[in-house]
Amino acid sequence: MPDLILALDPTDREEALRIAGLASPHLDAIKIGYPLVLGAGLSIAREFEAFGLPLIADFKVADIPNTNRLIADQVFDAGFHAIICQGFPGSDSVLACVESAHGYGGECYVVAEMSHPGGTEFFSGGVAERIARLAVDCHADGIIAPATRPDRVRALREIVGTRKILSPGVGAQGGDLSQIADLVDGVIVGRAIYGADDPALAAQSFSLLRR
Ligand code: OMP
Repeated sequence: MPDLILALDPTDREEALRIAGLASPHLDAIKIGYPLVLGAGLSIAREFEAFGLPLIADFKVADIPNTNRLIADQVFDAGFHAIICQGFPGSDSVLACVESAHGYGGECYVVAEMSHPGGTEFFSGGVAERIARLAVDCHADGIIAPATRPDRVRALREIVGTRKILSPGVGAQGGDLSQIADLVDGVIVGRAIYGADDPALAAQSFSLLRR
């Protein structure tokens, strides 16, 4: 059964913490990124400690190795447990994130292929496969692959083996949990939970549907 990861993208601190409080009993991890951190500040990471869940930093880090390392160190110093980076800047840039993550006892995930319609414009023609291979070679903990394209997740699984696949796109982007649950280690769900009238009920429903 894959983990259920809430993509908590509201930009308001109180709203985000309220939703996290409601949904957290049904979750395995929470992912936050630019929307909430730019809205509420990086220090909000510490406020999630109350929920006792791993906190993933989705900054899709994509810079030169030195800058990647500086960003990743800030992320882990702030209290995150994992970081998401892009693979296209190359193996040295990814390695900087992986080394920082592992130095802090955390994890690093590399975006192999994105879930939105435009995600196939550049992550195509073997690019996603190359990035997935790069993630393995750099000892990343796993990849991000699209729940909106289960066939692509299957293809990328062939490359990453037992490394983890976290998969966004379920719900608001049209991905179907039942089509992806057996293929991945974690499903990332945002609006379908935090935008629901009853986020606790929505999270519980997704949690039960994973089986
Ligand atoms: P919803 O579309 O609202 O469920 O949110 C999906 C979450 O996953 C958002 O936080 C996105 O930024 C993130 N995401 C994708 O949707 N597609 C990707 O290819 C990669 C990510 C990600 O890295 O988490």
